[in-house]
Amino acid sequence: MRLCRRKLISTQVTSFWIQFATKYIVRIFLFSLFLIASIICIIIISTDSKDGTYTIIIDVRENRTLTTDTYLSSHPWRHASSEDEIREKLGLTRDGQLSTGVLGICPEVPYNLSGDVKALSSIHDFHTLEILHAKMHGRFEPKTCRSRQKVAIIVPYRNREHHLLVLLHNIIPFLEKQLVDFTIVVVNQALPSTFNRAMLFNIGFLEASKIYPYDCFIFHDVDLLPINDRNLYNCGPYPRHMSVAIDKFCFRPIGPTAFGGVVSFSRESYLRVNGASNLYFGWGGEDDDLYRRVNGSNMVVVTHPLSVSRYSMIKHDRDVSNGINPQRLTLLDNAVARMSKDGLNTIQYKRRTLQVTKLFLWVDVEVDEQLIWKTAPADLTLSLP
Ligand code: UDH
Ligand code: MN
Repeated sequence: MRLCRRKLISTQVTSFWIQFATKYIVRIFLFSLFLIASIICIIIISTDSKDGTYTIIIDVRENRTLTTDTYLSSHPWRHASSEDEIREKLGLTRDGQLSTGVLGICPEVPYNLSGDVKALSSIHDFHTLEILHAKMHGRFEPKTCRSRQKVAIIVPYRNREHHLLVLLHNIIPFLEKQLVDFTIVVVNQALPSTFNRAMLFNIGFLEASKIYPYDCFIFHDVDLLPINDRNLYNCGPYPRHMSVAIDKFCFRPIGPTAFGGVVSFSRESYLRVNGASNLYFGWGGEDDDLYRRVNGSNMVVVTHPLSVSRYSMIKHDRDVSNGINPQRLTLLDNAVARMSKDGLNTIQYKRRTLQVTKLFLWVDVEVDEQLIWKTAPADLTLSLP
């Protein structure tokens, strides 16, 4: 009896497990599949394994002493402050290049490009950068051929020295490889006015144009590093949004009308939109305004494929003097109507310094926010600050 009962119990236990297994096996299998798929997704998003490239969001916050002022005040070229002297340092004349020679024109797409490249996160001081990038003489031009365009890279700037050092270290060899004839123009907005990114675009455009009538202007955030060398730093007939795929946003476009980060304009197209608006003080809206100006001038914004328009953004917090602009939406409402009376033709600023170093042209400006508002178009339906 006892034996029988034991056998019965053991048969019952076995059949319980068989029932359990058959009932839940499908669920367990599906759950495991889901778990594996999730893990794979997380790995793909965080490493972006495309072409084996491993990109990271670079963080360069560290306690270094700032050296921009020392670099600028001790630079051997500091006495070259007139436009003529600067032009000479850059190896330019008003309408061409000092060095003559009979070089053939560079290929439209250089032959040696490789696609994805790694962003370099190392920080070198300005003097080391001059040594590492010894071909820079305020400007760079390829030695083997004549570039099709002269390009000004305009960087709106305030107090981001570490970002500037990293950008320079990345972008100089990147553009050398692309055979770009380029000058980097850092436009520094002096304190205490609220930061005005778009106005610095206009100032960069105007000040660079006093030196030379550059063909192409690339407005470039200081914290964005290009990571695909097929993203050509040149200008076509239409303005181009160059930074569509940023690692911070998992390389996905942030919207169909996004126009921030890095954008390119030919001289003609920037003049056609009367530059950017001067009225956006603080963070946000100025890029959308510029997008509307482009559409309002019978042009379109073009983009290259996502696989090419790739950038890594240096990690940062919001800047104290660049809080969210509470007027951005009101301003956006009449962006196109305002275009002809707010921009390159109405800008007011005080240039404090214009200086060239081996690495960049430095334009230091003072912006009087009250004055800008006093002279803003009278029909603006804004409550002035
Ligand atoms: N910029 C400066 N100094 C400033 C403010 C802005 O140089 O004080 C320039 C710089 O070129 C920068 C660009 O303006 O890349 C755009 O400003 P941003 O980098 O602050 O704008 P972004 O949209 O940042 O990248 C939004 C705030 C992010 C907060 C993140 C909190 N985790
Ligand atoms: Mn940024």
